[in-house]
Amino acid sequence: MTSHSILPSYGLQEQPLQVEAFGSGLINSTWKVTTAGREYILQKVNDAIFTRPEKIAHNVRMIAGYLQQHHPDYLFIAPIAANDGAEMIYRKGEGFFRLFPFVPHSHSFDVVETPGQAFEAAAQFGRFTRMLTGMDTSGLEITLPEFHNLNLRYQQFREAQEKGNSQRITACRWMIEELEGHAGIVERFEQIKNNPEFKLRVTHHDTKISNVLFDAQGKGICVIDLDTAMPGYFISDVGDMMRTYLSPVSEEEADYSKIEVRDDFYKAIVAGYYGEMKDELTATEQGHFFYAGLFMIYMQALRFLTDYLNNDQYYGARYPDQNKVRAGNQLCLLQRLLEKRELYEGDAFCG
Ligand code: GN1
Ligand code: MG
Repeated sequence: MTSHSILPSYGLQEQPLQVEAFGSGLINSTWKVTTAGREYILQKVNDAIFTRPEKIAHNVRMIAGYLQQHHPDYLFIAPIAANDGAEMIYRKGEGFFRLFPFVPHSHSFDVVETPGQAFEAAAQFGRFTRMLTGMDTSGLEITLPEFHNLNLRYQQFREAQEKGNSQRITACRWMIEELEGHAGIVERFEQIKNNPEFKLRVTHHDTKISNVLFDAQGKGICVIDLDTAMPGYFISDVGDMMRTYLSPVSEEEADYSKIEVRDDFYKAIVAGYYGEMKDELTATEQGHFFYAGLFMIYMQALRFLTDYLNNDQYYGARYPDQNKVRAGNQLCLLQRLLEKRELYEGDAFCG
């Protein structure tokens, strides 16, 4: 097993040594490694997607340095150097490996269970960006170019309709049309990119709940997984929290009747993030919390459907129509959120 064979490169060979799969990401693989005395997190970075992992290492080093200097109390989990001093180990045909210390008594969740957890997570992502507002972001590498460029995702969706699997295109005609009907979300993003009221800040870009560490009392400790930390807009982070915390069921749920938008979770995300970022966000940005949810949910629906039309090249599929099911799920979530527009309209955070 590849995850085992890398461990001696970190000097880890004492027995007993236990390696178990950890978390549920679609792109990278993660394991928890337990030795007699210590625990670690081992991660394999997918080098088909992160083609320049050294850029991740550069960003992590830069962010770590800044935090150490300006916010030394923040718990930053830096990768453990291998025997030869490297932060990442490359194994041809497999990918890049990294090892992190496991923070004692910490835990993470795969699913948000309470508004309190949503609040804590949103506060942690907001805090992360806030602490780095003084950093010169021009030194950061772009680890995934155009990652959250909605316009590009829309173009890729259009392209897949021309070059993709024709049977799938025909079968998904209704979903394609529904998604095209929401293209106003893309136009709005184009305006945002041209609006100086929207600031580029250090943004995490992957704010699912499993990327937050909690302590034994259920308080957020810090955020993890900085692979996609790079300059971006706050709507990426707030939006992905809405996408993944609002509904009681995940993007994998095939029974769409279970998808709903929970008001108390919406409020918790806004309150948690705003509490940390209120002095940083411009008034225009503050009016775009609701849009943030639309933006990320719509982008993910496009990405899943694009991938389905392209024969699951990016996300893969454990059963034949998985990406179609995921796309339909996200489209349904988008509709559930849009139904809340009037309800949330009264608050200042509904753009
Ligand atoms: C991927 O691998 P994971 O689950 O952290 C994807 C995200 C998507 C997510 C959907 C690099 O993230 O953008 O939102 O799947 N990451 C990349 O589950 O494409
Ligand atoms: Mg990730």
